[in-house]
Amino acid sequence: MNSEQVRAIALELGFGSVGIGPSIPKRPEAHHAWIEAGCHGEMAWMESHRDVAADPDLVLPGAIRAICVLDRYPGSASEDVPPRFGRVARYARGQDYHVHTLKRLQQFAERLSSAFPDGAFRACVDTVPLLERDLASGAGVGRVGKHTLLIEPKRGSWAVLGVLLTTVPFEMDATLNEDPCGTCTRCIEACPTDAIEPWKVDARRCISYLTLEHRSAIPAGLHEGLGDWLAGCDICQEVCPHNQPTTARANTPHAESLKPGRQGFDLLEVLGWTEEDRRVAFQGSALKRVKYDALKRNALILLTNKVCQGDLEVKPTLLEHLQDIEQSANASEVLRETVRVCRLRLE
Ligand code: B12
Ligand code: SF4
Ligand code: SF4
Repeated sequence: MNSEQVRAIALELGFGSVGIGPSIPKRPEAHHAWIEAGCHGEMAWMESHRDVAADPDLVLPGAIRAICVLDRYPGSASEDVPPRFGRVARYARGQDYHVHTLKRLQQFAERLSSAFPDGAFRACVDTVPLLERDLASGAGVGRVGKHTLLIEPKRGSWAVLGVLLTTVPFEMDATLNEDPCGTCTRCIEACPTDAIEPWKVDARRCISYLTLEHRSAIPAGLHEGLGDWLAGCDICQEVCPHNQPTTARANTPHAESLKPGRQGFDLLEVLGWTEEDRRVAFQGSALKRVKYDALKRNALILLTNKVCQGDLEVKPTLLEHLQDIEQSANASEVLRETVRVCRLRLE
């Protein structure tokens, strides 16, 4: 079996693209510096597993190649949003890629294993702290933009990635000329929380991190920037010229599992949810990692944003929710602190 046959299997399994590159990342030092600067915020696993990022041998002894795949999902430059609505980032509108992309990657590994019984394979989709974008660019799948996302030629960045490490020395694909951005700075200017420097995103300021990963209260100065993003954020991708509508993108096939379900949720409904409602709504979705208090925290901030933007009709209901939390003996510190900041903003 040659590299062409490997590629054919990946496409047959439904991946949008595939490339083969070295298993060693090109820029481990950029990752190291990012962690040293504390940009990972509360994602402690990134710090404790940082050696793995630089050395995939720790994930699969003898790893020599990274077979990199991507699953595309639908994206757009803008969209209409109902009033009092909290948006979900597009990658999370379908089924959980940690489950579905990984499952197909494991099938890929099984197919290759039977052709190369002496080779070892390990499928990773966010399951191991590898530098997936770095490896995918090394495998010629795309190029990393200033917003740090991998951009596929002619297709853009609306895709999730997966990596199959292997000990089999497959022939490698050529990498692409590195810089897809030139003088463009659109994502840096559009980011509402100033999280982006060229090729560096400070997670502590990124709405995606704040709404999905950060468990504590969100710093007051970043509340307004969340806008209407309940979980995740797509702004840097919406504005990127590589994602603007073209015929190629209009005809781009998307991974079946990532076809969108819900664009987001009504914020007043979310504030009324029980833990069981949250569980049911997020079942099978990558959103299940957003815990109950974090979700309520996000919804309170977004509704406060709506009021500050002039939606005064919702203010009395929001104030009732704030009061309920203040008067509840069980309310967490995160919610109490969120209520405190929301009240100050509403005065
Ligand atoms: C932690 C993490 C986050 C954090 C931090 C993001 C970040 N930019 O680092 C937070 C929670 C903020 C986040 C947000 C999002 N994430 Co995320 N995230 C990850 C995760 C688990 C690790 C990334 C990491 O190691 N970051 C640390 C930094 C240092 O790594 P890096 O940015 O990859 O760094 C490299 C480049 O910057 C490059 N570099 C540095 N300098 C230079 C200079 C030049 C010239 C060049 C070319 C390159 C370059 O080299 C660095 C080291 O290799 C990966 C999965 C994985 N294991 O890789 C998913 C991953 C990156 N996320 C993904 C997605 C989809 C998102 C969101 C779009 C989700 C959303 N809509 O809300 C946003 C996008 C925000 C953004 N602009 O990055 C996808 C990206 C797909 C793609 N097309 O690139 C990944 C790969 C998950 C997956 N399996 O698909 N994410
Ligand atoms: S995802 Fe949103 S907050 Fe994060 S870097 Fe992109 S535009 Fe900024
Ligand atoms: S918006 Fe411009 S600077 Fe940002 S990633 Fe896209 S091309 Fe690069």
